[in-house]
Amino acid sequence: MIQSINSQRRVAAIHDISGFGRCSLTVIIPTLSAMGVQTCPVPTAVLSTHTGGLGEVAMRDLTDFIPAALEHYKNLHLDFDAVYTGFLGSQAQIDHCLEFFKAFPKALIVVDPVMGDHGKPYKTCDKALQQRMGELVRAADIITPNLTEAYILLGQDYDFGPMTHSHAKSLLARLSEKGPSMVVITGVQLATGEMANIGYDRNRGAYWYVPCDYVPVSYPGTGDIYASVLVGSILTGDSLSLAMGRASSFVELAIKTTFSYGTDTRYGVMLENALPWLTHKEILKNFKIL
Ligand code: PXL
Repeated sequence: MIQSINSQRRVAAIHDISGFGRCSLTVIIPTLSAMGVQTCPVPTAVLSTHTGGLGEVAMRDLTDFIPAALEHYKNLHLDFDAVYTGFLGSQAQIDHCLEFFKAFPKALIVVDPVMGDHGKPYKTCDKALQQRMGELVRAADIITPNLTEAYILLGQDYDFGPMTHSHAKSLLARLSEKGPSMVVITGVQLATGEMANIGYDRNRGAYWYVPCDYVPVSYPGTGDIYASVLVGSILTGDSLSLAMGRASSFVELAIKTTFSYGTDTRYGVMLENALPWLTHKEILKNFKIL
């Protein structure tokens, strides 16, 4: 008898859920679902909004929920194809993520080391938490820092000047030496004048970049969307360069759509308008060799 092949992938997503402002789990779940990937959220905290300028945030910490959920999943003998972490609020949450990684040794470990942006760490991410984020990075297969986070992880002063290709490659290689075999850095200004997302696949010895159009606004949650498309693409069979192309194209579409309406940037991107694009499985070739 021919049995149907169930190739659907399953991800444990350990992130907070911010009710308003389109970031963290409110964008991660729909993005991965649209790509045909089952997402099992492990909420680390519930917030009324993100922490990017919307006033006093109502928050309930769920740190203790993480090990409780892990225990249940172990009892169920569940398997995950990937464990994917992002914004974290305390060192205890880092410990619990490390326990999750240990419990699923075959899973792809994806760490989006959310710590800051525009050259500054977030108020919630002190020096001790930054250090501990380094432990998650060491355990990861794939990391997706923005340029600010890349410099924090390397313990280096920020340098936002235009970057030569060799400098870009050296940043990627040095981050990969910490553990992850795939490193993607978002929001890099190249010396050629292009804005780009850059990536390194150590197993292939290949460096890539995907140029993106500059739009003079910044929205919360775009890093979460980018990393989620990257995870979904890799889990469904894309190479790193194709996954970077898909993630960049989608985020650019969401940003340009939103910018065209001129909505309050704190409300995030109009993900709902852009999502249908993700269900097309077209092959993209918009990456270049770095
Ligand atoms: O998108 C990252 C993020 C996640 N969660 C919360 C945030 C932010 C960025 O500001 O505030 C609560």
